[in-house]
Amino acid sequence: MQDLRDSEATGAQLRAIMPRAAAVAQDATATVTALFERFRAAPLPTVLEATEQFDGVRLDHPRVPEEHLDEALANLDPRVRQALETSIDRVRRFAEATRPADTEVTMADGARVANRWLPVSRVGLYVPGGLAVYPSSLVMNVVPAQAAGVASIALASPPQKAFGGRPHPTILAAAAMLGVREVYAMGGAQAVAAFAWGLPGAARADGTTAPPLPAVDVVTGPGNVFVATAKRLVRGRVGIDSEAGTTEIAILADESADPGFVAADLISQAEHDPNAASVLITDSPTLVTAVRAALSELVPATRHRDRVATALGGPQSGALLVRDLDQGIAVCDAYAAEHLEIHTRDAAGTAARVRNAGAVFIGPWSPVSLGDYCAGSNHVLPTMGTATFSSALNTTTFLKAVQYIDYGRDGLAAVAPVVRALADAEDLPAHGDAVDIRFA
Ligand code: HSO
Ligand code: ZN
Repeated sequence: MQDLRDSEATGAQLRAIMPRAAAVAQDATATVTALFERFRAAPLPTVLEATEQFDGVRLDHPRVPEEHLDEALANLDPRVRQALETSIDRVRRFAEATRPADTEVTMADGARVANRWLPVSRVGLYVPGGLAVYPSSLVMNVVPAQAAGVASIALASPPQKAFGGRPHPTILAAAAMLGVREVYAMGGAQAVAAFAWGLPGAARADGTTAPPLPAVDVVTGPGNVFVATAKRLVRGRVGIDSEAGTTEIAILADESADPGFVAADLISQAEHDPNAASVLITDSPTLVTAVRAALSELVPATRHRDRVATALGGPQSGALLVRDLDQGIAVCDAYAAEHLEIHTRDAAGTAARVRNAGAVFIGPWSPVSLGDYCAGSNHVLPTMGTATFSSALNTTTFLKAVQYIDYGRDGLAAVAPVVRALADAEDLPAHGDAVDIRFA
């Protein structure tokens, strides 16, 4: 426990003394750059070789035949299917409602400027494989893209040896539920390269033909250090979402909090990864003791107890004791958690005062795991303090704004002297001439 009650630290000083994991564990830039060079020279062979090397699977082309999607959906556990339907429905309702509206402003008579949000044409969404199977993350990426109006959506997920070299069947089934038919069994940096530059088609061993993969405009989705590095390196050529790192939960609580709820929620995110961060911020030493007691009961009983214990015991996790709620809020703002839960007497009032968090979960009945699956909000959120300047994945991740300038003769005439004056001031007289010639 860190006692901040007598600390005068604010802002950046506070940030520096808070628990947080060391930034980058591994620099994958050299490895990914080399793979990209090989890819540029021979795209398809490079993807197939990397797939064999890293996933232990030999393919003739990564495109998953569509009948495998339908088959996976037909075999999906009905309980999971129903749950996915609820999740999709809620995430879609919220995503559609938060799509920004177009704007038009009349500056003067015959002088209009408009802003229109248009979807990018094509996106590539990455869904990690391996130990983690996250159909929920597929929902969180696909649905906002659909709500934005993106016409062409491609999915990539690593092939699984245990499933005949296809992505995990739940991933395939979720894609089918969402109407996404273009799915590729590929992972790692090679998947990001294929999205960024495209991939040719190929004849398959069974006599059919796999069509080419056209390059996309935006790549999103979480992944390991190679995927994250690959996304960073193709940024500029394509758009990417923010780098979502290892999950974090901060809980701001006073003595009214239920220690069992608090402990369960700290454990829920620690379950993701031994590097996950679980932080309790409170003005109540009694609560710290009670949460500790609850943890020592719940941790040994939870399925992923080793991972959870490592995460809770790591330097990125712990309890912070503050003198009052005001200091607690300052600490939350400095930390800028991916997920912030508020368990205080006036939770909504406290929540309204926090400025930095990826998502804020208000009161004892809004746990993070609700948001992970079916609150309606998105679970792809900024980590590592980047919530100070970036946002949850949302429709604008897949939208771009085009501005329209629509002036008539009178509208232009009224500001012709403004153009003239500024053009002369910048010594760009042809700019002024382009306006004046119309009235000469
Ligand atoms: N809490 C994770 C998302 C997730 N949880 C997926 C369960 N499945 C990062 O926000
Ligand atoms: Zn989670």
